[in-house]
Amino acid sequence: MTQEKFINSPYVEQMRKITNGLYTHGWDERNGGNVSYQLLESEIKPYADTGKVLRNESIDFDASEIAGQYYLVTGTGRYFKNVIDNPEGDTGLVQIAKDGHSVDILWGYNDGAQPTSEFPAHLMTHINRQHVDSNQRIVMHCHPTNLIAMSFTVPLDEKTMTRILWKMQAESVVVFPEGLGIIPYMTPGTNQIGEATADKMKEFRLVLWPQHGVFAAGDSMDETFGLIETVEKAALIYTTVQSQGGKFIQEISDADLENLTHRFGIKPNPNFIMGKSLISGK
Ligand code: 2HA
Ligand code: ZN
Repeated sequence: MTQEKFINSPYVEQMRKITNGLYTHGWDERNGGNVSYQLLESEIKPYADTGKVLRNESIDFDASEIAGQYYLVTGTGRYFKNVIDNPEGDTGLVQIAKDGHSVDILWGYNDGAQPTSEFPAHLMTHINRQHVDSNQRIVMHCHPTNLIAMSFTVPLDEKTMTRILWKMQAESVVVFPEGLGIIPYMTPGTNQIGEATADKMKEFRLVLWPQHGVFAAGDSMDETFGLIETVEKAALIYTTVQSQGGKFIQEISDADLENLTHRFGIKPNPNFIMGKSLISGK
């Protein structure tokens, strides 16, 4: 054990940087967005100020499957704009209690904050991603403008939306070869939206919340942020194409998509790899 304080850990530093990045991209206005980072006991143990339960907060769903796990989580109502200067107030380190219905706060939330209102969606997503990815660590939610805008103008169909996004830049199919999952519009902060999101996360790492935002999951902050950057860049290109008149006279073809997947050795979603041309609509 060192006398090092948790606020100086690389985990808090990553949280400060990523919330600032989400804010400066314009994807987390006011108290929009939330991030959770699963930490291992071996990662938090060395710090002098993570070993005591400061208080306990109940959660109204069953997280017993991940009882004992540790999460660094942004606080409900807190502004991402401020996290960089106030991580000990606007984020907290929690451990899921044994019965799965409460969390022990070990560090942070030092002016009375609590975990994000989207904690059910985060923890349910962590649970389902851990089943398919042993390196799963991060869940990130934000409000990327162009992707949200597309949820008003493009049919909320996973194949249609994914193929448009794949065809906006060569990077897309390489970064999210499984495509984009979509749930119906639902009330934020509920267990229902959490369950629907986590269900999609069995297959996808990016899930669109129509007319609201996106959920992403991954093994690291960089990778998860990168998923959001890439899908939002594709949506920005689509928006720009629409503002140039919206008529496609060239496109990345299905054969081009296939070639990308061969070049990068990835397996695209077999249900999405072939379909309509953006030029002919057939
Ligand atoms: O308040 O983004 O979905 C944070 C949110 C809710
Ligand atoms: Zn939101």
